[in-house]
Amino acid sequence: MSTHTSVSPSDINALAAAFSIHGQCLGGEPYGSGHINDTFVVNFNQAGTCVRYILQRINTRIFKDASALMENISRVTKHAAQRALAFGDDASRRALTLVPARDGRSYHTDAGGSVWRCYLFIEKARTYDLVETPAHAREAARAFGEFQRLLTDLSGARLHETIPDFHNTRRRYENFMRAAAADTQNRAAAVRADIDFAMQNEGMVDVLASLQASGAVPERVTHNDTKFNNVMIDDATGRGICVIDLDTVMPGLALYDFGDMVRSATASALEDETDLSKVTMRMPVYEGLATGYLEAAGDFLTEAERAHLAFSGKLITFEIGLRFLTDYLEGDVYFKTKRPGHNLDRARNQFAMVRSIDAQQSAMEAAGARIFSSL
Ligand code: ADP
Ligand code: GN1
Ligand code: MG
Repeated sequence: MSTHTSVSPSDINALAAAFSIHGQCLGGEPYGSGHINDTFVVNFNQAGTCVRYILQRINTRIFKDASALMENISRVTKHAAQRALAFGDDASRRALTLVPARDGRSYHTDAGGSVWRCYLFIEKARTYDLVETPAHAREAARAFGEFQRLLTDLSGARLHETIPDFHNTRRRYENFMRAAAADTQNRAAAVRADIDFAMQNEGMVDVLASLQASGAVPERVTHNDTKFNNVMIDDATGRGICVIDLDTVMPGLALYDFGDMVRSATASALEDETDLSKVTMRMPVYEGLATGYLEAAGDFLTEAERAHLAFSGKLITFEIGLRFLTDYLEGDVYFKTKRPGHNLDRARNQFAMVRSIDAQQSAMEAAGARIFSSL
């Protein structure tokens, strides 16, 4: 199983000392429920007040060029902060703020070669693994939509592709087929029904790529990992205040972002719920999501993008399901897992969501069109 790699208290203190932070380090502990990076909250005594920071070890097995990734993040966070300031907002709560390393770089490489970065901790706000109300979804979608808008005028060179072919669903499908054929862990026979489901749905995988090739759907700069727990919701106002987890901000399609919002936000149960009777796409939450997203992004989306909002939810849910199943077949090497079969549970859960979205797709399309015309 791949889990949170342990880091000793003295390691935390030494790592924190590599960043330009005032005061006395009071130690730290693992934080959050992300599947990729190792995240810690670290406390500092600063002139008598406890101040928290986020310290993160970048998963360089997955993000092979940490320096390029951090260059993207530096550019995007600066741009977001400038925009927030221009609107008179508290930029340090509306955008992630990198704390530089003492050598002036945006990250620190430790003696073992691990790459670390540090952010100001955004206080009085939190992330949720499960959407509790349609208002939650509306706020998150608005925040991600505003984030896409913000990136429409990011100046300078094209951002680095931190993971090539990240949302190339055809490529994801081919990887899955290769893993099923190789069956290195002898797991394929027991998951035949799941493999069959994936193969029956192959027809979906080229739809967005074909729209892009035809010019109906443009490349944009997108977030690409718009899971609900990647947006911070303000405790007092309930507003989606800050988009986080910027490792995959790079060229992409707006529909990848909306699709992943549908996958993660409309689900009635957690991504690894094993009682599949509890896993459905919640229509009122979808309506909240489409409302928030179209309020923020409706005026720059093309007609083809708007027409494929519901479909993108089905596609991205299918794609992530394929990735979980692939990881299970390959021996759980990519996503962090907490129990044997965890990736298989996730894959089955995502496929249950695909079925639920499929059954409601026409109603979702009608709701999206109605919401757009009412704005
Ligand atoms: P992963 O790529 O592993 O998902 P994230 O960057 O999403 O890592 O961070 C994991 C969790 O840590 C988030 O879901 C959020 O709860 C918390 N977190 C990350 N950055 C901050 C921050 N700047 N302030 C407060 N909490 C944060
Ligand atoms: C990972 O980093 P996190 O936990 O927000 C993954 C996403 C998946 C998601 C599934 C870089 O997101 O692509 O959709 O898990 N991120 C990466 O929960 O692979
Ligand atoms: Mg995350």
